[in-house]
Amino acid sequence: MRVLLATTAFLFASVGAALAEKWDMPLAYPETNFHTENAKAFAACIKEGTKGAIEIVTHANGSLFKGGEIKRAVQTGQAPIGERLLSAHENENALFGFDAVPFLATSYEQSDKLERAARPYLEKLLDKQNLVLLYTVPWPPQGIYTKKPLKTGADMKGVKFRSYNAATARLAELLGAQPVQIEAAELAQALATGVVESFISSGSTGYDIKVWEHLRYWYDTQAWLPRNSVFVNKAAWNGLKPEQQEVFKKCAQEAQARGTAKSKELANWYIEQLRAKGMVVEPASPELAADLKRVGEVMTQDWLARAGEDGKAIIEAYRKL
Ligand code: PCA
Repeated sequence: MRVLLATTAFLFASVGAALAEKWDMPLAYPETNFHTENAKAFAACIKEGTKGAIEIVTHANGSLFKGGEIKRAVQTGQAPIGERLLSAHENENALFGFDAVPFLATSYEQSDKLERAARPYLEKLLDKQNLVLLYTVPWPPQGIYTKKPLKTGADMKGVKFRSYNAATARLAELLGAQPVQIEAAELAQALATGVVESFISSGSTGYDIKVWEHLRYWYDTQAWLPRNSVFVNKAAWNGLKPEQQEVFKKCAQEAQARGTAKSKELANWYIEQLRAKGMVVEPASPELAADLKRVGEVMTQDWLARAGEDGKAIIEAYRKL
């Protein structure tokens, strides 16, 4: 019996060494989206760096957990790692919305600076929620998709508008539109059935969902560059060996640089694709720009009031960079 036990233990030990630990990684956006492709490259980096000990398995398009459920799933350990648009969780803490304050950071360079300023605060906040922040990557600048020409803010009155976070819902309200929160994975369906007829997003998401099948205009308002963030459950993180944690940190740094470069590189390409499919792509008219600026100021003041001292400190640090 003793011999048998010893043999079994040995077998387990050798099988254990050969078997990779599988980490499911829920993602909210489509398989071919650049964030998803970046996450797959990150997974490959982890596999290589840990010599196959940890294998991250990506699940795109909300297939494992829907976008709105991903953060909670990682907090509670139902998934060890995940990617989420954190500004959709501004209801938990205003700081999560730092990257969706209108016209605060409208270029990639500004977006990077804002992220550097916000990062320590974001890390601290996530740490309190049982999460370890790994990397964040911006979406291309946000513009407004519509069915009909949009000349002034008043043209948005009564329009059924898809929102993806509190800021986009607030923007719609202030313009007199009717916001409905819908994940990107359900957006094409919502447009097809007429649940919504307008939304604000990047050329990337418009391209992903073949927006030209439903809408004709995109106004390049350059409102902000929201970010997707990748984070790990703290217990899963603490279960990693120190050298594995170093691999994660290195791969995360590379993923942030690679994803940001890709976003920048593709931003204009997406817009060209929208045009090639027959869409009208224009900058905001001076009237629309002025209306959006006014709304943006209201939203900025409101965010500053809710984000308190930390929010102010982020903006101050950002201005100094
Ligand atoms: N695409 C995502 C968020 C921002 C973007 O460009 C979406 O529309 O859901």
